[in-house]
Amino acid sequence: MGLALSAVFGCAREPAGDEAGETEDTAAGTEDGQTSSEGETGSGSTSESESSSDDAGTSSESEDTSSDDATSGESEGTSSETGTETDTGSAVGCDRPVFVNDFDDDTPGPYVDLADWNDPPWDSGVEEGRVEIIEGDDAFAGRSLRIHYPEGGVGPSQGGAQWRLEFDASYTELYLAYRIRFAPGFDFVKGGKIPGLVGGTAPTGCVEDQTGFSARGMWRTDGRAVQYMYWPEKVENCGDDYDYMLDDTPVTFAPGQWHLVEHRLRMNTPGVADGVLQAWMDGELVLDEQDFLYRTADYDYAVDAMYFSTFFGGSGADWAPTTDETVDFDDFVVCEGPITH
Ligand SMILES: [Ca+2]
Ligand SMILES: [Ca+2]
Repeated sequence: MGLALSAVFGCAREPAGDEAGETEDTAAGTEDGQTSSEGETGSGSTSESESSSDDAGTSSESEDTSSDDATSGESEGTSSETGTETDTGSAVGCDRPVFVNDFDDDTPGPYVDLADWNDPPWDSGVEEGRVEIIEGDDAFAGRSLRIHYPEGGVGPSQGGAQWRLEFDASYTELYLAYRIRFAPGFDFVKGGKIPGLVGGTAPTGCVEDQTGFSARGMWRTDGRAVQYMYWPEKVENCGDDYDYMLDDTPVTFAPGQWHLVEHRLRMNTPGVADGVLQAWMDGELVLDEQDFLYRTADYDYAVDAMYFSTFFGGSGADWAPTTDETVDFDDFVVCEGPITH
């Protein structure tokens, strides 16, 4: 539905205005280690549940006060994506795009074009060589993004990658879609993070924080797909799982196969549980919550950013990849309307 992506690239990049106001994340290298230990030992109450101790990523550090990272130059630098027309065979489209990235203008090899993501103030994984552009048969179309997770590497400091895409405004309702393919033979172990939308203080990392939300995805054991939520009334210290289900059956990622995921968040009336949290996998509705509470009565934050966040963990060696693994991504679309359905 909607327009082909190639038709919307022209307005996809605008300088971020940084009105979001949430705490700025610091160097990603600090995101994992310290909070992973908190995740293991700080949750205390629910020691038997892996989901209670699994979040190694955090955005709670806020000493980086250089809030206006949105330099004007970087967005112009990405204008070459305008006119890219290699998104063939896709079922994605967007009438009101906020952001798109199909990687087709990128050079195969180590990824260098983080500026495409509104020039994030920090990242992890790029300089470490864990982010790569691939092409040819490996790519979905044109070129795609490949993330590396070295054997034994838990959390975003040891594997995967993280950065934040700050939007140029705060959105009451927003959709996010992307393609994802786990490598053939991928061993999911206990789980890992995949990107999602965030707002307010964007809590992660097993924190108690009633002034924001984060809505990443996760893979769990055997590739089970879930929405992984931090929200003001979360039950688990380290975030709540909302299982993707289709016909009463858990939805899973199949290694070696491209999947198309889409998230929809619509903010609740502050203090009223009337928010929407939905997800689609390969065009099928797999999560449909109509009474979600993203914000309490005293707050009016909304959807401020996308958190590109992917790593094994959790924390602890039992989350570690059993061999060198990769996950491929393509066709990121953030839109004010539906994208894949
Ligand atoms: Ca592509
Ligand atoms: Ca690019």
